[in-house]
Amino acid sequence: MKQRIKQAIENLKQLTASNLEELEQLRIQYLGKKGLLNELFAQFKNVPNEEKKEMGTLLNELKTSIQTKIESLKDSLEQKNEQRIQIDDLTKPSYLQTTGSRHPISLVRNEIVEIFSRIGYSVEEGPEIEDDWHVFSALNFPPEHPARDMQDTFFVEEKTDGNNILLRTHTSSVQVRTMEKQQPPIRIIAPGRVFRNETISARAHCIFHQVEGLYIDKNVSFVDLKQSLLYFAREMFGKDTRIRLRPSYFPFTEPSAEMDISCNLCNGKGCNVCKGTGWLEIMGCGMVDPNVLEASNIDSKVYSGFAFGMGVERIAMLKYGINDLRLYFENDIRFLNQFKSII
Ligand code: 2NM
Repeated sequence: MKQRIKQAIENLKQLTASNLEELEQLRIQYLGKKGLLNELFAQFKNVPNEEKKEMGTLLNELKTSIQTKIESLKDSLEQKNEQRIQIDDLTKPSYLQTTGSRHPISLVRNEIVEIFSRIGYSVEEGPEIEDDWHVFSALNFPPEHPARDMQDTFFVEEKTDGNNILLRTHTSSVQVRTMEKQQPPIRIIAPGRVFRNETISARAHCIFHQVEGLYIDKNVSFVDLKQSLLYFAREMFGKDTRIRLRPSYFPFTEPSAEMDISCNLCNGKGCNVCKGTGWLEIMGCGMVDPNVLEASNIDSKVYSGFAFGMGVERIAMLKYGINDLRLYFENDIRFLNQFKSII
């Protein structure tokens, strides 16, 4: 009997079952009413008393071995089954593709860059931390101009010579750097992030994005400015878009103007977006002041140019009907997901 038990434990190691029915047969063969285990336990009665202890231990060992073996065979069969279902079930719906999307500010920035690159403008970039010269002095801002005030500009470091370090309040500093290192013809746009000390609200933010443009050559006139910006307006807002220029003032341009486009929502009839006027203000522009050219060593008697600047957030608001500037910075997935199909 001892030999039979030892043999049975040994045999267990080789047991396999290729499906659940085979496994059930094995269970009956070992653990069933008329199975091996019951048969051996029945014979246990006849074992002499002095061998009972050893035989009992062996029998219990056999019992747990059988149970463990059957459990492990069952586990591996079930695992195999699950894998088969995963591969075989071709009707199973696939997982949702969760791709990202471009931010509306990037979309509009890229579109502006593309429109101007089609008429020969190249992109220039410059530092966000600037000095007074490139942001104010070289752009003909008088020493007492309010933009130089703490109220409007973030200062980084005060310098004894007055050339303070600050966060740029417009990307015109990039145009200055280009004029300093390059003689005309110059035809560039400068997209980038700018900083102004504003209280954050639906209409204002202390960080926003601009695209500014500059064109300098011999005989550049206001006619060139007007026709270039009309081209831009029609590419950006549709071919029936009209523009109008209103006199304005900037330190770096003379004459200066604000450009409006005909409201593309009401077609100029007047609605709540254009506040009944039929026009939407989208950028500032003008002929570069001779003082600005001279400050960067460009001869204002030989060359002339025009410049313009626009806020990317505002253009994106008009294009996509966004009514609160704060949405751009919150990165709420419900907002961002609405721009998924646009590249
Ligand atoms: C604007 C409006 C008008 C501008 C001027 C210059 C530079 F550097 F050439 F003087 N860059 N950008 C400019 C002109 C910017 O933004 C509303």
